[in-house]
Amino acid sequence: MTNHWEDIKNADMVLVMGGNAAEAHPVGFKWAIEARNFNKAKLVVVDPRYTRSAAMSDFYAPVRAGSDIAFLGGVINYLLSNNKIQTEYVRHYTNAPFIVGEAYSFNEGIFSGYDEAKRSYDPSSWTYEKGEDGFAKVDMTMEHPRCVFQLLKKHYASYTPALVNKVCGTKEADFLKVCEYIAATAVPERTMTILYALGWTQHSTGAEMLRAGALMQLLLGNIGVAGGGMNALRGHSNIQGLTDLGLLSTNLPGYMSLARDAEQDFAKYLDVRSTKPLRPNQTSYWQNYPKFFISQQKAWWGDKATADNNWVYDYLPKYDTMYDILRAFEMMNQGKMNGYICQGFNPVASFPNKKKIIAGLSKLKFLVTMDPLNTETSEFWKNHGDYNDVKTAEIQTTVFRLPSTCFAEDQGSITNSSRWLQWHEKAAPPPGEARTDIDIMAELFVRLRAMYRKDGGAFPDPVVNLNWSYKVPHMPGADELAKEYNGKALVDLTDPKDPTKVLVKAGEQLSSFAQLRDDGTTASGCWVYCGAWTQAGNQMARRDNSDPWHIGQTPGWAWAWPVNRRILYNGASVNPATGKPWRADKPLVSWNGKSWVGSDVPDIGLTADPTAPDAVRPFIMTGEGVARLFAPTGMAEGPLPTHYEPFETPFESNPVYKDPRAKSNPAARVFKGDMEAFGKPKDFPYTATSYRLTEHFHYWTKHSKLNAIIQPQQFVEISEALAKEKGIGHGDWVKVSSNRGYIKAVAVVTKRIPVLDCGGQKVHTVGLPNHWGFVGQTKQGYLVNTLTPFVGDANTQTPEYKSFTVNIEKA
Ligand SMILES: Nc1nc2c(c(=O)[nH]1)N[C@H]1C(S)=C(S)[C@@H](COP(=O)(O)OP(=O)(O)OC[C@H]3O[C@@H](n4cnc5c(=O)[nH]c(N)nc54)[C@H](O)[C@@H]3O)O[C@H]1N2
Ligand SMILES: Nc1nc2c(c(=O)[nH]1)N[C@H]1C(S)=C(S)[C@@H](COP(=O)(O)OP(=O)(O)OC[C@H]3O[C@@H](n4cnc5c(=O)[nH]c(N)nc54)[C@H](O)[C@@H]3O)O[C@H]1N2
Ligand SMILES: [Mo]
Repeated sequence: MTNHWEDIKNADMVLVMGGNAAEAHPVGFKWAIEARNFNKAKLVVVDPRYTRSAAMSDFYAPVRAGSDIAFLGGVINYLLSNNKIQTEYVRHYTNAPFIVGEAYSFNEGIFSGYDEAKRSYDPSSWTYEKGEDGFAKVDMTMEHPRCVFQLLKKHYASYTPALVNKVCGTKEADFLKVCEYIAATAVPERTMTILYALGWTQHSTGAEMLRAGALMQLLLGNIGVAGGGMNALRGHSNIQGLTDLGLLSTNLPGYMSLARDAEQDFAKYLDVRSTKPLRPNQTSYWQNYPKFFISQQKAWWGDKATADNNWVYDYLPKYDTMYDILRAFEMMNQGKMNGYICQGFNPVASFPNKKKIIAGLSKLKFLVTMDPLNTETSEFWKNHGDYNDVKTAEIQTTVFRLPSTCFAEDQGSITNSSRWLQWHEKAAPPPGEARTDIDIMAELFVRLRAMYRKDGGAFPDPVVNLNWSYKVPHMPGADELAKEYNGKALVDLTDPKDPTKVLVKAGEQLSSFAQLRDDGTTASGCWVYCGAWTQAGNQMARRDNSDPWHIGQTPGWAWAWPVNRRILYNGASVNPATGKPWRADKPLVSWNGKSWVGSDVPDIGLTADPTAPDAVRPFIMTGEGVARLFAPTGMAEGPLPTHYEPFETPFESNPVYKDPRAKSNPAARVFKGDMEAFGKPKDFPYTATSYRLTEHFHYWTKHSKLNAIIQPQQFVEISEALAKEKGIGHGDWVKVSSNRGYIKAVAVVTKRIPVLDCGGQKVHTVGLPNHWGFVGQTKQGYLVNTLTPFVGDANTQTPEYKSFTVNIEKA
């Protein structure tokens, strides 16, 4: 979230699109209700289904699964053509005035730089034109034909209400009504928040859907303000912590990145990541990358990391490609991966194309599961009849099951969607032989290190030299780990301006990442978490809920990264002409002529004058200093969100663009053989989407009798019209099939699934709640992921669970 849960109550308009907060985030959703009840906010829901969120809304509009970029592109076109934007915000806080180079082009769905054979882009033509001063050129009138503002207008001009109807199936009148609700927040006094989750991320164009939402919010001046923002409602309780700590194959903690194979040169590795400012005076905070990286190496390898050995840069692996989960299973299938450790992960249930997942696991030498429960994954080798028809005798995989604990049986911190690190205590001892995840990992490490010490091996150094100075090596405390990721001074840190003045004594905890240094004198395991456990103690355990500004900013509750900032980009909440808040009733920060004051920690220096020429702008992680409407780098499929069809679609072609290469995301990775595994509309004519129910949490609560009683078995939701067409009655057994397999389930015939009229083509949606399987207390059944396709978002590789095609018939 750019903002935080409680801040939702400040919104004048809540758009729930690409998520179903009432169902999947029922506790947090209370803030949307508070906005409605106490702030007279409007609540608008756009979803292929009439959801529990929709039931609470002022207005609901249906949309075809996978078509949100067309919808949002339509809103963007509406805002631009009706001048419903916050112009001064756009001018000063976004890259709208930046001029893009002449080589950039876009034609019928394909951007310049496309290589069809490699299914990828060379983004070099998407860059800004540079001036003689080396900075990007801007036209503050935003009239230059190649400035981002004009390119944006051109890009979305074809996204008319008629086109939205044709692509999304939303009636023009409904679409225009949503536009009006949204456009009402273009004034500085009104803000909109967007609450989204998987309805946007789980598509082959997921990351661009989010960008389209963010782009719309920026045009409206709704980013960096109270009651605004792009708010990703995260999934598992600590999934925000997972990404913060870099637990993805190509990441390091704090959103740093591992080196590629080609980056053997340490200086170059640092240089490329130390992004220089693209405009005068801008912060471009990644310029501090060496401080973060070297402090991390000191935390991990202590005295072994020295300037002479490039801070043991060579200890880190370099990557040739991203080893995301889809790739891991592809490699198992190809026999290129021998072992797999599943810690709190049940891929047989949760990953797409179950048949391929099982085939992959069956080729492993060993599989380790670390889980408090028995799962479909730990039992993949067992025949469960039609639900899992494997030939056990042919599977050679050895499965090790390590029983672990649940969060309540351990102490530690959980980072929520608001970026708050909240400390919790242990409430109960683990049952039976279960051990905490930390203990299991530590014990594995200690034993592996002993083996490396004894036997050597190809490259034992990173393992045997790892800094492991915990009191009990096979049982590190959560507090010890937390202090380590915060970081400490390794020598007395003195003031660079006055070397006699000691700022932090050797051995003391640091209080902010601003104290990190690139000379090996500081250690910090995760720079964005620096400040969580300071010399003053555990900041995550703070429980002061006072709200001095009466807008839900509670700076004394827990600790938010970065630097306890509650709302990101809050510097954009002021009018750049005056430095005073756009809206006086909900002030975040304000410029008093000399410094910043207010309810939040400003993004920019305390004394940086926002009204000065070339003022420092609050989007400090970009070289531009402002937000990117147009992304010159970073996106696989192009600088502007563009409608592509899901890989499985009821349409024969892209209804927006003529180039056949642009039917589906031209830069999405498709493994060999998988293109053929996508279904064709003639065989699988219906759009399917999968989702959650409040009554279950994924695949764990099916082990609990109470949950099993309230939602005992797999069902499938279809419209009354489709039921009639197919002769299916409420409560009948149906068979739902895709090109990868089938499931059988009970039909729920409901008015809550609308039939869409996409410019004359009728589109039916089949709704698949996703919580059951063949292990647990619920009725034994099939896994929904028997049906889903093995393709992901082009940037993140998040699977396309939310839009694929199926057939349905009475079983
Ligand atoms: N009770 C409960 N709560 C949970 C979970 C759980 O299992 N049970 N899981 C947690 C996890 S891990 C996560 S990630 C979150 C997920 O939270 P959500 O993303 O809110 O949950 P979903 O139900 O998967 O999907 C949300 C909605 O997206 C809609 N949708 C599908 N396709 C599209 C589309 O193309 N466009 C639009 N606009 N909408 C679409 C679906 O109809 C559905 O209503 O929930 C968390 N909360
Ligand atoms: N079709 C379809 N598929 C989906 C989705 C969808 O919307 N549609 N959503 C996707 C999403 S967003 C997600 S997050 C995934 C979830 O997929 P998974 O993470 O694979 O599934 P879960 O059942 O949430 O959790 C896996 C295991 O974690 C264990 N666990 C709980 N606490 C702990 C702990 O403290 N330590 C350890 N070691 N284990 C623990 C649980 O017992 C459980 O067996 O599913 C994805 N799959
Ligand atoms: Mo999730």
